[in-house]
Amino acid sequence: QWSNEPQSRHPALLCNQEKPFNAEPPPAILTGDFHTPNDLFYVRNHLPVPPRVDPKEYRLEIAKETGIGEGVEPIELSLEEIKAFPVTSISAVVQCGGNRRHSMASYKPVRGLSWKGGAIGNARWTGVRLCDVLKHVGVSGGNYGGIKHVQFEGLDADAMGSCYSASIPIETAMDPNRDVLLVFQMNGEDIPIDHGYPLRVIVPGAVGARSVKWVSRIVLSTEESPSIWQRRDYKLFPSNVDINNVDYESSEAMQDMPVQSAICLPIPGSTVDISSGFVTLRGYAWSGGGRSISRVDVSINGGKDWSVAKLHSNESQKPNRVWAWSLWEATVPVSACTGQLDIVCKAMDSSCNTQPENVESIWNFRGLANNAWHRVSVKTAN
Ligand code: MTE
Ligand code: MO
Repeated sequence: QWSNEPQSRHPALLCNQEKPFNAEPPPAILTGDFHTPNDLFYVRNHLPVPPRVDPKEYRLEIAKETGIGEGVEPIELSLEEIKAFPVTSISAVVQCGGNRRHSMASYKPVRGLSWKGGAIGNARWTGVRLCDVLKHVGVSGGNYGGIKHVQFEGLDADAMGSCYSASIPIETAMDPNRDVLLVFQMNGEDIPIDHGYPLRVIVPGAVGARSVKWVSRIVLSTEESPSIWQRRDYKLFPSNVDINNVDYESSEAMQDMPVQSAICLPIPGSTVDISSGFVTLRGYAWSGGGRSISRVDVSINGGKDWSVAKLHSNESQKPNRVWAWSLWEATVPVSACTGQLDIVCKAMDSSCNTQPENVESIWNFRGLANNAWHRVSVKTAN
């Protein structure tokens, strides 16, 4: 069952769980590159890595529920046939719904892997548009022939044979401006095994769970994916709801993610040299749904005073299709007598959405979508 795991993984990855493999890079690494290196990109596997497929044998099956999608022909596509559609590249973030779960637990315990701030990465993804492929099989018309959801199934399966699966609304799939891709390259290389070789879905702006890796089957349906990852996990509830009283149907499956930012440097608990009279802070900011980051504010005294960080946009992004993150940097004056810095960051996106001050107001028992102000405390040395 575990015989298909990659032979080696980057030693700098901080392992959250060995089987299935879940690991994140130390946050400091994330600020180094606009495009997160493949071998340092966080890995979130719910199941064993599936047997490696021969790219020549690989087939993507597109199926539909009976009675819908008139004119749609179920089809099997080889990798070569997929690559014959117009190829495009976009820079996009993939962020796990559980990123920063660790600090949500500071209020009340949560269920799930204790991700710090590294369950996010930004890569250059190369592939073909899902909307082109779906149009090719005959999906069209105002109501898409009654198709409501596009389900993606991965090759990874549990001991009972049920595979990882998730879905997105047909409108998202068919909207060319949403840039949903079937991806075969990550940062200019064949997509690594851990990230979905030979083909994965990328749903920019959405929670990572929808970007199904090792995709082998697409089902056009009136229903969302029946998987637990669509119907149970990756849903948000108020703080009085827990595993014992949850009504999963009362909340929608997460799709687009909220505005997020985090401090990557300095490292929590470290001692920073302030002999220059300044301290330099670095981190990332990103928002879901294609919204851009309009501002990142930072504080070194716990939120009493704020300065505006400088955003690095290494690449121009199209309006309302801002899928990549903004790395930011701020050099803040600091007085010599300060013994400790309580660093805080918060971002605002192009819809004026802001991050909540505390986890209390957004706490949910699965610890999802934690985008509270990020705080890091350090000591100072002159
Ligand atoms: N796809 C498959 N087939 N199996 C999985 O376990 N995990 C999902 C998503 N796609 C998953 C998957 C989740 S929850 C996330 S956050 C992203 O993949 C992680 O992508 P990465 O491992 O490439 O960073
Ligand atoms: Mo995730």
